Amino acid sequence: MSSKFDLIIAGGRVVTPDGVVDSDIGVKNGQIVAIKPQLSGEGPSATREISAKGHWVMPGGVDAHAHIEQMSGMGQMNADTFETATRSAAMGGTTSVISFAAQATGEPLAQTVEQYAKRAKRGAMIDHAFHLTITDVSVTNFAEDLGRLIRQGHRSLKIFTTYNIQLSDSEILEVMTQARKHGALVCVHAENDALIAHAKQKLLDAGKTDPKHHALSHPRMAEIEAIERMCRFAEFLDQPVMIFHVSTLEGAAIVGAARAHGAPVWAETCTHYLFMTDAVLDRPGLEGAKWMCSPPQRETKDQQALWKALDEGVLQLISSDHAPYRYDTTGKLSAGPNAGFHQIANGLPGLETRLPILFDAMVSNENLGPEAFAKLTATAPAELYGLPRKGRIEVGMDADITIWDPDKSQTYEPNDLHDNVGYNPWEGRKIQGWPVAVLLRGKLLMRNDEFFAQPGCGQWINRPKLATRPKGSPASDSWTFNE
Ligand code: DUC
Ligand code: ZN
Ligand code: ZN
Repeated sequence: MSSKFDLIIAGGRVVTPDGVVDSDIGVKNGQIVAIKPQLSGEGPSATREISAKGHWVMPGGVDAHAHIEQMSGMGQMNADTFETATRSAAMGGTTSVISFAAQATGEPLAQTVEQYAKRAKRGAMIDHAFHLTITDVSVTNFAEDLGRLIRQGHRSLKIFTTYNIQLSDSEILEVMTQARKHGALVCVHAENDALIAHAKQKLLDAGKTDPKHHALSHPRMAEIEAIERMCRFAEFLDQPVMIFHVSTLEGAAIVGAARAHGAPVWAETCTHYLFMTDAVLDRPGLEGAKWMCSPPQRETKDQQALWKALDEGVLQLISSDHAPYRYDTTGKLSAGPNAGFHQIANGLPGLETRLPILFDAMVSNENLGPEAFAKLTATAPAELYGLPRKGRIEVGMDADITIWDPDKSQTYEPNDLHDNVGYNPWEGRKIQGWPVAVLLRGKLLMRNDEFFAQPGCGQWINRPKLATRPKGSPASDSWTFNE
């Protein structure tokens, strides 16, 4: 007689969308089939049992913004393959990731997606989906390909307003119109390109080329202007938009105001904006390059505003924006030891550290608490991006589960991550609370820092529908003539 469950996770403190319960979890065929105390006492036992006594049982992390095996805006391949990035993610408690299928100039979109899907299929060890990054709308069959790909389950697009791969305002409006027609969320890297170019040129003319000057080259006004414009475009077309990596208090306030008057706008921030300021860039030589990202880290007042915005629901999720480059000639130092900030690849690794850093702050140090932690790092991203069966501990959902030991502490070391980056930007930080078991569809990926998965065991996540839908306002409908 076969067991009722393949696995029981016994005796943990379980964070569900309906609250925290002390309970067992029964898993069968990769899904959660029961959440009840004392399951192991019920009839034929499970094939396997994992004790979670004294531990938090949380949904596996959903990281909705990570760059994996991808070319940067400056034409540089990042350091991680799907294998190394997803190994790193899993070691830090993340079980689903949305990375990018980034269109090269002139490349038909179908070809872009095919290439990235092939890479992910070969290496990914957690479940995954793609944002389609659109950089060239002039390719043949653009609208047809885009519509078909969206309907095939790629329900989010990514566009830039800067970075040498930006679309013009009219192209952005056209992409948003297509997204509305076929049902996709449009994610935006929102910084004003002209303001960045202006600031950058002034800095270069003055010989200010250090990593710390990178922060000045991305003035906060660049973010403010572009977020405001994208919120207005979203409102005008009634097209759902996700503002990526909000870094400023003004940016968060603009999103809040847009949402308050009904614009279909959602927004994320990232771990490094919550815990770092631009002081991280100010180090001897080029060392600060390890922390360079766009938008840059800001000020303490911004961190406070971002936490408040998360607490109030103005920002709905926290992503890593994992963008891995080694601190050597293959990455950050590819333009040599005297490179200016404008020649250094942007981005820092974050897939593995996002959850432990947030667990330490939110659960161990009681800032917003365990339910907010689960919501901001798993439930909300799964919901907003339409990942079915992900992000929550509930009967019928995939058994993607991370078990946290609140008593285990660890201090990050210079090179202790499982990606291919070679440095840890959080070196020296003490973390209270640590992931001790990570399950993907009921299978152990990691237990007590030992990794078990095989390349290719992660699955692509089809996204047939989104929670982030147009509101259907008649005024906006009149702009979509061919629906
Ligand atoms: N900024 C991004 O927008 N993406 C990747 C890296 C970075 O710093
Ligand atoms: Zn970006
Ligand atoms: Zn990014």
